[in-house]
Amino acid sequence: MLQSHVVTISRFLVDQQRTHPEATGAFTDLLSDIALAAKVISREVNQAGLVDILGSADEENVHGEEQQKLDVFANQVFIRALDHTGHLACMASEESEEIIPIPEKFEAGDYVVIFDPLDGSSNIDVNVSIGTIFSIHRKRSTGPRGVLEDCLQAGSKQVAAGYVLYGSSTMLVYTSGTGVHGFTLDPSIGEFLLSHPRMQIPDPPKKVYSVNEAYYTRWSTAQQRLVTHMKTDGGFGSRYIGSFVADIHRTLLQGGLFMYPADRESPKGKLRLLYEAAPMAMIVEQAGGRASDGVRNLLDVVPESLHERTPLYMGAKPFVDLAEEYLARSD
Ligand code: AHM
Ligand code: MG
Repeated sequence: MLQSHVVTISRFLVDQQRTHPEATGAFTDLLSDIALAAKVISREVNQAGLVDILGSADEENVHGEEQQKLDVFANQVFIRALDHTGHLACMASEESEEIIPIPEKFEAGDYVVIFDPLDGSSNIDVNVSIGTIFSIHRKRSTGPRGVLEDCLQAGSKQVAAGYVLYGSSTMLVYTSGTGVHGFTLDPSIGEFLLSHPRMQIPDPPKKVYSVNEAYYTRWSTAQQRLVTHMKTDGGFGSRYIGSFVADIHRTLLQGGLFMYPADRESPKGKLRLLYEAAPMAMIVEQAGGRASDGVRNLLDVVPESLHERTPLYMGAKPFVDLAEEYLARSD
């Protein structure tokens, strides 16, 4: 039986909107459309394993193609859910080289959505959780439609950010600058229900570091010393899923330090500033944590290009501070 205190995401968004009398409803609409896209992607991700069984006999071929298709599918779902709403000036996606303009046949609006439609998609094959990440900015340029500079804004200018985790259940977690709120999809009624109001990284946080340690020999001496310290005198444990959304979700719920450092072969690390680092940095900060590129606060970094990468350290404050201290030592 439905309990009286159940709060759907739509209800939650409308309640939030009421606390901003000046709001036009555009932002509420935008998040509702993102939640709809998330449900469609969730349905496909859950069926991804089955498609191979029911699909063609050429398993190897179909396998590769299906995985590729799911990335492209998720990208299209996002674009189609948002392009006609009249709320967006333009979009940018990890899957697209250039910014995605709003087709002339649709009205343009004041917001910019930047997204990674399916992060960690190489994990689909092995049934490991994957995710969608999104970031919302306000348009800065003065022309009628969005341009590149509208996307190249520092993370501190985001008006909202969130992710969807396709895990043992599907969750949508977002912030619009007043705390972090998590919703779990109840597939039987097709609704995201408020399950994690006001998420905060626990204090004291769990002492866990999360990094791909196979790259140890490529790291700087400072990075090597940091990890060696954490697992010896520091008393840290280690967890690494290798799927960014899932690793950050665990870090939010339990505490810890997630790292994707620069290394000899990837001088700026692997993860992208606009699609992955900045939105997660806003969420982590709103949950009481910190996010750094090793030197600077990640939210202060102004992107120079759409697909630029950044080293990143995020999670519980004292652990990010510790990482910065180690990285600042030159001896
Ligand atoms: P993708 O954008 O190509 O999907 O790659 C991003 C993923 C992240 O989810 C994860 O944190 C990282 O790659 C793992 O990289 P690695 O295998 O080098 O540890
Ligand atoms: Mg990605």
